[in-house]
Order: sequence, then C-alpha cells, then structure tokens
Amino acid sequence: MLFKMRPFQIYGKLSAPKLNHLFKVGTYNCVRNLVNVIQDEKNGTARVMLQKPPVNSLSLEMLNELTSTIKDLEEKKLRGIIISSDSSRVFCAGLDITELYKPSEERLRIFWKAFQTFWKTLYSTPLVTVAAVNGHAPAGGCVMVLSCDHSIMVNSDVRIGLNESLLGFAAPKWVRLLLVNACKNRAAEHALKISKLFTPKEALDFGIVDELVDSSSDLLPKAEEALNQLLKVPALAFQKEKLSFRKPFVDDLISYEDQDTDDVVKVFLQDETQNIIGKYLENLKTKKK
Ligand code: CO8
Repeated sequence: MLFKMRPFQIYGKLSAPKLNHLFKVGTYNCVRNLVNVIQDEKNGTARVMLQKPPVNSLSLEMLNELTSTIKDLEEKKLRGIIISSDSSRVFCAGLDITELYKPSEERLRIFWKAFQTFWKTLYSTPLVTVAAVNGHAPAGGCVMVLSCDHSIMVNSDVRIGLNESLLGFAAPKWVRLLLVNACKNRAAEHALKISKLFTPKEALDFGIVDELVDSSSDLLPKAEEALNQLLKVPALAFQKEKLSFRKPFVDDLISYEDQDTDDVVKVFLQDETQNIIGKYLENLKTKKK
C-alpha cells in the first residue's frame, strides 16, 4: 500500500546523509533548530527528537521550541508522541546552566516563565506522551520524563533524578510534587535533599520510569509498542482521565506562578547561589581535563 508522501519542511540545517536516514515512506520530518520532529501521518504519531548538542540542555530557545512543537502537533490533531534524544549518552541535561549563571533579571524571568509554560504544556497535553530515555536525565531532564504518560529507559551506566540542591537551590513545589507522585513522600524528600541521581534500575524501583530495556536498539521499538498500546484506549476517555489527575497540579501552579518566578529569581540572583553555580559549571568543564 502506498502512503501519501509529504515534502520535507526544513527549518534548520540537516545533512544529506541524515535526511536519507530519516526519510521513510509515510513519514515526514520537520526540522527546527533544536528539535527534530519525524511525523508518521498514517499512525497519527510523531517522534520528537531533542538535538541540541552536546547535552540537550534546556535553554530559553530550546524550551520555547519544545512548547511550540507540542502545540503544533496538538493543532495537527496528532494522537501521540515519543520524546527521545539525538545523543547516545544524554537524554537531556536539564536546564541550561549558563542561563542561570550571571543572568540579567529580565532574561531570568523570561527563562523561568518559559520553563513553567513548557511544563504546563507537556504535562497536560492531550497527546499521549512516551519518553524514550536513552541517556542521562538529570534535573529538568527528569522533569520531562516524569511529565510523560509513560517512560522507558535503557538500563546502562546513566543516571536520572532531581539534583538541584547541589546547585544551591531547592526544587519548587510543582517540581517536588512530580517526584512525590512518582515515589512517595519520604523517598522523594530524601532524594531531593541529597540530590540523588538514580541508576535506571533504582529509577524503575522508585517509579521514576515505567520500564527498562537492556539495549538502546530495543528502546524505540519498545517505545512504539508502548505508545500504540496506549493509543488503543479511546482518546477522549484517556484525555479525561489524564486531565482529572493532572489539571489540579497545573491549576495549582497557575495560581502562584508569578510568586514562583519571583522566588526563583530572588534565589538565583543571590551571590551565594551564583558562587555555587559558577563552581558547578567550572567542575563540569574541567572534569575531562
Ligand atoms: N547546561 C549547560 N551546559 C551543560 C549542562 C547544562 N545543564 N550540562 C553539561 N553542560 C556542558 C558541559 O559544561 C560541557 O561543556 P564543554 O564541552 O564546553 O566543556 C558539555 O556540556 C558536555 O558535558 P559533559 O562533558 O559533562 O558531558 P557528559 O556526557 O560527560 O555528561 C551529563 C553528561 C551527565 C548530563 C553531565 O554533563 C552533567 O551532569 N551535566 C549537569 C546536569 C545538571 O546538573 N543539570 C542541572 C540543571 S538545573 C535544572 O535543570 C533545574 C530543574 C528544575 C528544578 C528547579 C529548581 C529551582
């Protein structure tokens, strides 16, 4: 059977070999700068691939692009997405720490609001969301995984968790509740206090991810299988159940999001926090030397 072919919509640079690799009958890809969307029109699904080397950190541009990608796919009436990474070692390194180091107050406010907006969009999207976690997922990377409907991680020597306290700041309520919802209050409290990064096996045991696969080659087939399984549930019922659990958390954040931004800006602009972030960044840069 022949599927309808759509022309590529290319917003960013993509090399010819990569294009050839991605081009499949019945699919088309829409490459923006930092996110590559490979859409399967027949199935009504898409793979949303993070491609911001080296570690897919969430800069302001990345957050805005991810939000607009999800909104675009909702408008196109897609049914589900798999979020994965172009890197073989890192799913997402969390917020871009350079956004948090010596920022202007204005940029920091815009950045934090973009993070809130991205989270609200991902967490409550009517799309069925599956995270295919093929590498490290600290901090904001873990927030993304915890916000999907289902997550599968490769059982390798990578780590996942909320490690913000090491950077000198505490997770805000809406981030903390994501972990509490996954792994119970006491375990979440302990993990947040010590910036615990979980092995994939621990993450499975604590409910941070839903499934493990042994090899990265098994990840996407397994994610597709999981997505297709979830898509068998009638969409309206799925969305209603999802929103009945998630909307209260989103509404809660909406009720205090300006205060949340004020609090975060205040903490990040303190000298003490800036010193810790500066040292953390320095350690990241020097660890390979
Ligand atoms: N932001 C910006 N740059 C980064 C980040 C990041 N999050 N992570 C790594 N980099 C940079 C490194 O400095 C390095 O730069 P360069 O090449 O110039 O030296 C480059 O990316 C490659 O990094 P690595 O060599 O460390 O790559 P590895 O593959 O060895 O390791 C890791 C990958 C494990 C992801 C590792 O880079 C790492 O641990 N990164 C830090 C992750 C982290 O701590 N993120 C916290 C961000 S804060 C956050 O997300 C808050 C979330 C919400 C809570 C809010 C509470 C207020």
